[in-house]
This record gives sequence, C-alpha cells and structure tokens, in this order.
Amino acid sequence: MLAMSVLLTSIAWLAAAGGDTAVIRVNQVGYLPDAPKVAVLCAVGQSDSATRVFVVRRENGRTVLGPRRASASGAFGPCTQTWRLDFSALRTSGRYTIDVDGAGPAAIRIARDAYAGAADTLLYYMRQQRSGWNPFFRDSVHRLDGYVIDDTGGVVKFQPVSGGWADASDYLQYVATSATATYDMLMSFRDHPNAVGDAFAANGLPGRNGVSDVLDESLHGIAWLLRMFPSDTELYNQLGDDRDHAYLDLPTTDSADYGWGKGKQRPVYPCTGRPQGIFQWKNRATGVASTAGKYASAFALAARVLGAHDDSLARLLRRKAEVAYALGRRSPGVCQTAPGHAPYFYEEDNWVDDMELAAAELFSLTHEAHYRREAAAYAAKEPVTPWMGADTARHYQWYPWYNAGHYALWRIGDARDRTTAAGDYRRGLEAVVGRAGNGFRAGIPFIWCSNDLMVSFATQALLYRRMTGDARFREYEQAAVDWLFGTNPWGTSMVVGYPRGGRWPHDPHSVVSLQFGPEAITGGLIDGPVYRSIFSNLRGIALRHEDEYAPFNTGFIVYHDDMGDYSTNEPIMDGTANLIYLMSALMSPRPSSR
Ligand SMILES: [Ca+2]
Ligand SMILES: [Ca+2]
Repeated sequence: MLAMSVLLTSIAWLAAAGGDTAVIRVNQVGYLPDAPKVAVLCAVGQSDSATRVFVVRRENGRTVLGPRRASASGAFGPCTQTWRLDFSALRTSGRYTIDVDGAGPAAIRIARDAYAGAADTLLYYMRQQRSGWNPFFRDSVHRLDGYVIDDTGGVVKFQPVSGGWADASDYLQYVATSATATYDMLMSFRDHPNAVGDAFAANGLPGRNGVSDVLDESLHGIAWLLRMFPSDTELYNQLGDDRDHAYLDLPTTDSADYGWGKGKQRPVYPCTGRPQGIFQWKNRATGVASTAGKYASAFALAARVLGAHDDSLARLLRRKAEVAYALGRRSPGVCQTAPGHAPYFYEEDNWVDDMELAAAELFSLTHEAHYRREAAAYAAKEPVTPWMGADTARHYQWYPWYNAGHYALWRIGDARDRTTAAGDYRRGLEAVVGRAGNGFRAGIPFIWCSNDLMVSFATQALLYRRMTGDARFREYEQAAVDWLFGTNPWGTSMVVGYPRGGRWPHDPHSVVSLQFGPEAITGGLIDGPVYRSIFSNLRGIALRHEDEYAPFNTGFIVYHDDMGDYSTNEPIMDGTANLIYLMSALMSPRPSSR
C-alpha cells in the first residue's frame, strides 16, 4: 500500500504537470529510526521561497509530528525551489504519510529493518550478469573465451578465461571493475557476515549450500580473476571490446564477430604498460599497477576470508596476491581499458589508491611490516580521491570511486596512520559537502555513472563515521542513500525492481529486460542522471518513447527511464556491488571484528 500511494501521488502530479505545482520526494525503501529523516519538496514552474508547513500523520489520520516549518533550500535542477521536510524527531517505527500545503500526501515508513533484504536483492543482478555458466539462462554464455591478442590485434594463443560478470548491458568484461566488485563483496562478507542470507548455491541456482550468497558471488569473481592471471607473467585486463556493440543480442546468442566468426572467441587484452587500441583510438596506459593492485587486493582479502576453511585455495591466493603486487611495484602506472571503434574507454588515471589497498590487505594477511609502510607511503601520494569537490572528471578517471585503501590502512595502522586515514576521508567528504548546499544535499559531479559516485560518497561517509564516531556528515550520507531510493527530482529508485511496488526503472537499457521484462534484472543499479551536456553529446542515444519525466528534465541534469538512454538508464555491475557493501553496513551497523 505504501508504494501504491506513492505511485498515485506521482501520477496525480504528472497529470497536472505544466502548471505551477510541487511534489514530495521520499526514500521509498524507508528510514532507520535513529537516522536523519528528510523528505524533499520540489516545486516546478514557480519561484516562491515562502515558508512551507508540513505534517506527519499515522495511517489512521492522527497527527504525530507538526505542523512544522520547512525552510526553503534553493533551486536544484528542475526544481525552481526546494524545501527540506525534516522529520528526524519521529523515531517510532511505523507507516506514516507526510503532507505539506499544496503537495502530498506521500507515504513513508520508519523501521529498524528498513534495509533488510536489500543486499540479497542486489545479488540477483550479479547472478544474472554471470558469464560462463549463467544461472538465469541455465546455460553457458561466452564459453569460447578467448584469444590473447598482441598490440596489432593478432592472436597470440587461446586462453580459457570464461567466467566473471558482464560489465553492464554489453558483455565486455574488465578486471578493473570485476576485481573491485569482488573486493566490495568480500569486504561486505568480512564486515557484515550476517547481512546476506543463503538461498543460492555456488553456481547461482536456487538452493542453500551453507555459504553466504555474497561469499558465493565473491568466489565467482575470484575464479575469473585467477583465470585472467594464469601465470606470473600473464596479467590480463579485458575481455572483448566495443565490437560487442554491433548487436543487441542476449548473451546466450551473442553474435558479436571479432574476426573469428559470429559468436566465437573474444579478444583478451593483457596489461602491457603501453597505450592500447587496435583501431584508430588509443588509451593512455602507462604501467600495470592499477590493475595489478586490484588483483592483489581481491586475492589477499579472499585468502584471509577463506583462511583455514580452504587452505589450499587460500595459499594459492596469497601467492597470487604477492606476485600481482610485485608486478605493480615493478611497473607503476595505469593499465586502462582498450577502446575499439568508438573513442570511449575507462580512463583511469590513478594507481596509488590500488597499490595502497593491496599493500594494506597484504599486511593484514602476512603481517610483513614493509607492506604497512608501503601502504602509508601510497596513501600520502593521493590523500583525497580527486573527483571529490570537482565539477567533472573523465570516464572512470578516478577509480575505484572511493579509496577503500584508507579504511584498510586505518584497520591495520598505528595511531598516526589512523588519524591520517580519517583526516583524508574527512577532507574528501568536506569537498563534496561544499557543493551540496542544495535541497537534495547532492554534491557529486553528475558525470556518467553518477550513481556510483553517490554510493561511494555515502560509503566513505559511513566508514568515516565508523572510524571516528564523528557524525558531522550523517545528513549528507543519508541524503545520498535517500537519493538512490527516490529522494531525487524524478522520484524514482535507481535500482531495478526495488523496492517492490515502488517507482523504479521499468525500461532500462538492457536487452535482457527488453525480452524478459525488467524484473529479470532486478537488483541492478542504473547509471543515474547526467549533465544535460553529456546526454546531448554522446553518440547513438535516441529516446524510444515519450519522456514521462519531461517536467523534471528541464534542469542541468537529466534522467530518462528509456531503453534508448544508455547514459542514464543502464544497470552497472560494479556500482551494484559497491551498493551491496553500503546496504549490508546500513542493515547491521556494528561491523564484525574479524
Ligand atoms: Ca549460498
Ligand atoms: Ca585507481
């Protein structure tokens, strides 16, 4: 009923769109009793900044909070004026409605377990994205991967690397995003082992196997990373390239042709330390450390998590972690993804963050003192992830989106390391908050994959709060979570199929969704809104139907629930995995001491 009334409110508003009116935006998943609780009133087509008064009522109509003043919080995007409706004082679990003169009511829920099941739901998308044997299709996909290629695209040899996850709705696969996703999920299991249930087996089919489903999914990632790093001298980085984009096929019938026949082998790109791209475009690769560090971090944490449970695998992972880290030491610099026929690639420009995380995890695993010193030295080279506070950045330029290395260093460091790590996180958060004076408290740059930045900002704020007990960013952390679940100008959750019955993307850029319905990709976090200029300048974007969000796409950022918009409405694997950590942490705030 909650969701239904949200939907009806929105529909009623949309019918009136065009006139002067306002809408209330809320977190459709719900609010934690002790967390900040804010809904946002967004006015479109008028510019008054009058004080508004809101009231919160129980379902039986009894007023439990208010009338309270909501003060104007300025214009943002399509909202000519916003007001923050702060009902944090209400701490009793239950279902309520909030309304304000001229808008609402909107349904809200307060519950201690508001986020229960969220991480499990996100894992549906991860399983659906599996390459190799795929539990959604109950069939193998891309089983012939792949051919290792040289700088000119010539075949060096066949290498069995089937497995892992498709990166998004195309089927390219990258170690940068896959190793990061694997690390995020391992971290989720380490810190919050009970946040996810056990309803699926290792192969992703329904059925308990005595292992948390988030660990099952992490180990699916680890298995692929081991195939992509088969010997001490072969460090692979990418599987497939944008020749994939020639067809809109299901993964089971992918007819992409890389020159070896439709649906045959896909190219495997090694990290070479040199610029790559076999057609007209080249990346700006300078070394291997960005990828080597990510391999080492995931392997080291997996070795530690598995520990005595799987001694032989843990020993192999430890050795692989040490070798990958040594490769990164020997060849500092970035190993970027390779462009194909289009100029787009993941333009990662930092690698010290990756080596910092690797060194810190290797110290946790081995207790060899040099790793801790090296982690601290890397941390000093990039204290703040550079997109924080910036207005823009290149595609995946500063990746991973937040530096988990600082948290890893804080866990193992001495008092000075801990103070430094917390201070580095604080400065990054301050830089984002400095741009977040708007009604939605949004301070991230709206570049491609803005939702990834939103998730990472919230994650860094949560970790900072955990590290220091300092709650000064709590309102902004919660605003980022709320944004992802509906407190945004469009009033939509950014996760497909979640919450059930809520407003969420029904026409995502996905051929699986197109053929099987959007529920087939339940749990996928979409890219999220982008600057209008980005949407206008990307190649090949054309909306397929009338924009139901047109009244809200009048500002500096746009979002379209439209299959044709791959810039804002395409689910992303690595962002989904990042969100798994955040949701696990919000479900069980006290981290495990392991
Ligand atoms: Ca399981
Ligand atoms: Ca990096």
